[in-house]
Amino acid sequence: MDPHFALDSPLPSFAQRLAMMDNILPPDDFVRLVGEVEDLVETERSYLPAHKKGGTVAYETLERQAPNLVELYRSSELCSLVSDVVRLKVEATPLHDQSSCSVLFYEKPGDHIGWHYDHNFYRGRHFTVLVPMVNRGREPNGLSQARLMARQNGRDQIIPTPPNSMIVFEGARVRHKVTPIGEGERRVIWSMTFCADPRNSALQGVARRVKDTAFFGFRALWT
Ligand SMILES: O=C(O)CCC(=O)C(=O)O
Ligand SMILES: [Fe+2]
Repeated sequence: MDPHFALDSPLPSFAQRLAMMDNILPPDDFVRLVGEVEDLVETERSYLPAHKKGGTVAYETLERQAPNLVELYRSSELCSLVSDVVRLKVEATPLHDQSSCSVLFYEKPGDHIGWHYDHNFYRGRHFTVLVPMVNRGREPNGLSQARLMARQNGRDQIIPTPPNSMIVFEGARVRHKVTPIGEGERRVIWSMTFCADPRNSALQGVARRVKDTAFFGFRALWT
């Protein structure tokens, strides 16, 4: 598969450290990637029947089971697109960082993530890129009631997350949360990180591993 990101509108502003774009992949490529993600979630579920409160599929699993997703994460094309959006040359973060490329799924009523920043364990500025793969529910527009919200300067903003959109933000500087999903709804998010300088100090490395354990081992953010 050789998907191509296509911006169907001018490059959005990044003045507020947050940007959203629609229809980021050609529909056929997007459908194929969603298929890859759905198979993966099925596999994870059968191995981990205790997955009750939402969950994450880590980078290592993705490498084995969703190769197209990982290839796209590491593609120069995505890297240039994100660099253009944030007006800074960025690169994919290292393989051993579980946050680099992961899939988050919200599928039980109440699955949510509380207010948080995405910690930056690197020297350079650090950006989170989300591509909603599935977002289905009972809202009038067909989406789930789970909402990505960002708080800046005391103001809360709802960030729409329809499938095949892309949200780029500086997660270490923009506080954000996801409100609980409703009964019978489903939301699956492909989450990635990029960094202007992905070197880190030994101390930052330790801090990162602690964070990975919290998020992926015990799912501390899923309260
Ligand atoms: O599910 C979302 O919309 C946000 C997930 C999130 O906070 C993250 O990936 O850092
Ligand atoms: Fe986050």
